[in-house]
Amino acid sequence: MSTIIRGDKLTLSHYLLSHLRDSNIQAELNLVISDIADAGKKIAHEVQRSGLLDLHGAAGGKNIHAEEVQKLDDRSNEIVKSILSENEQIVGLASEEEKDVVDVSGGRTTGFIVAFDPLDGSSNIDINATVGTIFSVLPSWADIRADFLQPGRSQLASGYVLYGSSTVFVFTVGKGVHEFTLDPDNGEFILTQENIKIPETAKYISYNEGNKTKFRGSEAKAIDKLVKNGGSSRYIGALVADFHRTLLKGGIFLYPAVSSDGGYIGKLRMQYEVKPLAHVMHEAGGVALINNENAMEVAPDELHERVPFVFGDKKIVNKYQKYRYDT
Ligand code: AHM
Ligand code: MG
Repeated sequence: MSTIIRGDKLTLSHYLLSHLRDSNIQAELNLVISDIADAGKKIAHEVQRSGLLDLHGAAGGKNIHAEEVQKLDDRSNEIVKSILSENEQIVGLASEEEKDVVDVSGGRTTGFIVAFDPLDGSSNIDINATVGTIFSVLPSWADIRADFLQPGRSQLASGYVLYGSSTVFVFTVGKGVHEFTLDPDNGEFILTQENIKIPETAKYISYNEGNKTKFRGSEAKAIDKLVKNGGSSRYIGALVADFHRTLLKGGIFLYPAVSSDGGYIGKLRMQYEVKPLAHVMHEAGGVALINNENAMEVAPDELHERVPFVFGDKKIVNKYQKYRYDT
């Protein structure tokens, strides 16, 4: 049951103190989550002023995924990197915008490693539509690069900051999913929804219709059946925003593999998008799949791996899976 506490004005820092009380890494994790929230505040500030600060448009290069980097992608990446690299609990960073892992251990062998998509939904930047920062926190013992390849279930914390009509911070440490809204008057994240659960009645079907002819036949057919059985279509084109709507309003999001050069490939990034959002979805009582597997159980083979991704409430995802295999 979701509780809305607005009058109480419970700040993120106060909430974290009691929320992490039973954890043996309470203080350390608290500092990491607080730093991510601080980076989110700074990025929100830039996103809101991007048109004024000449931060719209391309930065003039391509990232490791051969995508055009936007100025605000670069800026957000620098903000997250500079704040997290100062945090003594963190030994390594991996970013969608960085070719390789950034070692910030300063010789320390154990600590946290953080994977992040500094600004998801780049194509939304110039049109003032919603974008967000996604993060995943893992433990590391010695080999930073290898430790990033742990499956979703090993995550200690994950979530996102969404820059929409309000800036919201949503996170889980494996004890439910909680939402905080940035109060622009005092710069504090205030608890607005605790223990969010995805609604059980499906409402929206979300996928890029332009790709449908490139999906596997069974997947295109299953989507057609879902649509035929009722449901409205929604697609923002920024995963973090499509995710937030699905979390709060229910339904299913699909980015199946699309055919390319004779094979089928996924688009979404395992490390920076799929693993953390699967964790949040799972904690909210929903399901997240990579192909046919529970996304929390799949370990990435490499840092920048891309995979097909489907998530939503249990009922509609099961229905989709059934339709895929019905003859
Ligand atoms: P980005 O992290 O570079 O913005 O790319 C990922 C984005 C997702 O946010 C979104 O779900 C997807 O790409 C949209 O892709 P498409 O334009 O193919 O529908
Ligand atoms: Mg992204």
